[in-house]
Amino acid sequence: MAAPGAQLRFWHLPTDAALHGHALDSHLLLNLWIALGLFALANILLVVGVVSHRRAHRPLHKFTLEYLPLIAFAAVFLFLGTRANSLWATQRYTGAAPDALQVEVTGMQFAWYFRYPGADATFGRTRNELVSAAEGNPVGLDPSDPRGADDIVRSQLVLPAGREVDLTLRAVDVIHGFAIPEMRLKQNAIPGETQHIHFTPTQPGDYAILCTQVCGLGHYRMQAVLRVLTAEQFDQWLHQQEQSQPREVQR
Ligand SMILES: [Cu+2]
Repeated sequence: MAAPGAQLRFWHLPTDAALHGHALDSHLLLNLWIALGLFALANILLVVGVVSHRRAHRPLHKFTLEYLPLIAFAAVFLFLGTRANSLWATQRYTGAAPDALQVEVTGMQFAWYFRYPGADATFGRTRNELVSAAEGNPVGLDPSDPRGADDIVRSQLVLPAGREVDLTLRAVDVIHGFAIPEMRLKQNAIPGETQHIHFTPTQPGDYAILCTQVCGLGHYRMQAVLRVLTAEQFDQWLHQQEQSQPREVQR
């Protein structure tokens, strides 16, 4: 198995650019090694069975032949499933650090929008009936809520490297699948619900944000870009956004 932090490139996985990525990649690799071992074992047993059946006078006991492998497989699958679940729960169900950067992600047919809470660190209220990308309000910000006045809405997700990010996912029409392969993230955005997912990008660069649910005819073009900057670059970027028109969606 590769050393911690190393890229498992030989499996042709996308670049691992998130802090939790290595643990998930290692678990995937462990799954593959176990599957390979079981495949080899099954073939060896098959050959041994064929040969020994010809020679043996005493057939194998039912427990050895049926229940023992069943118990062993059940134990292996239980271990792999539990471990995978606990790895995923770390990003999904355990809360983000209190100082994590808050960003809201809104999925709609067929675009992603990203909202930063602005200087007051609080998101303003949104209403679905106000959603109108044509009128410059793609996430449906309610103008009667003063907390939303400084909210920054963009069609590109910009994040700093090395800082935890708490994403709040929502959808305004149908279920969309928020996925960034390099960040080892995939989570559905569901209308009427908010889903939290948190992670820490580690490598500056541009990464594709995809939709992994077939959400309509334009599904294929529902993409956005995640731009990971250094902490200094991000502070600069955020400052610039706060200075510009808050409601204007820049591409
Ligand atoms: Cu979609």
